[in-house]
Amino acid sequence: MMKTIDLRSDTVTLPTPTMREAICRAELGDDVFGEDPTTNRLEKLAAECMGKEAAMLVASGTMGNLACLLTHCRRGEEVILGDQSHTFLYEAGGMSALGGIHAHTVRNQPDGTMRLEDIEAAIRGSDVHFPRTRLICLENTHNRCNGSALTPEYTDAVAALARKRGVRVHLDGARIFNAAVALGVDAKELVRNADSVSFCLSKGLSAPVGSVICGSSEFIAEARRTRKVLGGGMRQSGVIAAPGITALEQMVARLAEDHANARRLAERIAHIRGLSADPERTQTNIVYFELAGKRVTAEKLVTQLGKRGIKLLRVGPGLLRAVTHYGISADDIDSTLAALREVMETR
Ligand code: TLP
Repeated sequence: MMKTIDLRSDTVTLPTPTMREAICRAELGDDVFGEDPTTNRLEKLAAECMGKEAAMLVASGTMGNLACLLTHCRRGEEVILGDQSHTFLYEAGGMSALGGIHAHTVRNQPDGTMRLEDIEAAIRGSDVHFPRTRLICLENTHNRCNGSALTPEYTDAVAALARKRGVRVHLDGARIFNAAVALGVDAKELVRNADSVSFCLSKGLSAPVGSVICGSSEFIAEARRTRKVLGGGMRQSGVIAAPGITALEQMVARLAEDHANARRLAERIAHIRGLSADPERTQTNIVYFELAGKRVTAEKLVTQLGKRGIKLLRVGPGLLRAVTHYGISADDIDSTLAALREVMETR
């Protein structure tokens, strides 16, 4: 049987054998009563990992960001966020659909940052004509910006500006551990001045379901109410929390392997005629690459690779994405490169 090499996303990872065992053994209770011991243990561990007072398990990254935004902002208030951010592009406009929150976008630089002067210019003054700016959102790693990692110093600088202007900071850290591993810092350092952070268990860390939001005890207490409103209060959620604990305890250090595979893929794609990639900007596990000429379309490339058991994501005209993760080996990268060469060289 042909092996499938699925590079569409790190969300396709399957739970490890240890995770499956943890699910079977998990001690359970009703989490809406605060009585699921495994969920409580995950939340304590997650808060410690992020250096925050408290944490709460949610169903997904989208729910984590939405619960945080709805907790920070009232209707008619404004959030400043990158024009390439996941929350702006890919979360179905939840903040406006459910919270009446006004999105104010600022241009993302290729490294995933927004210029401090652009953020400052976007923060509203006090005037009855304007919505009130309540929150700035950052994303680390930045999905659409090549999976780039924001440094602790950058996040601190945004937070200092926010504090000066009475605005809060939320960080979408869906892949925060990829950033920590790439920069060689503790994840805590990356979020030390953010008021809230959400991170995913179900992406590079391979857990089957779940994300966690972290912040002050007061913020998380309020966010529990928001999660209930969203229908996200779960009962024996220990079945989700148990593999989440395994993810945090066992799956962080190995992310370096995914980064090495991504780098290798980008470096070699850059040498295939008709394709262009930027290995210098491939810091973590996400590789974007472009079709240089018109001879092969992105659709055709995806179809042809699909026939060889390799799955990629087309994210725009002539733009493709490959994400490395648990289950993708260096050999899989070589097979992918061989298939790419074959398709690009066949007329
Ligand atoms: N990203 C997914 C897709 O939605 C594009 C992916 O395959 O990359 N923040 C960031 C930065 C994300 O990349 C994602 C998922 C989310 C939030 C949302 O997480 P989920 O899918 O758990 O709701």
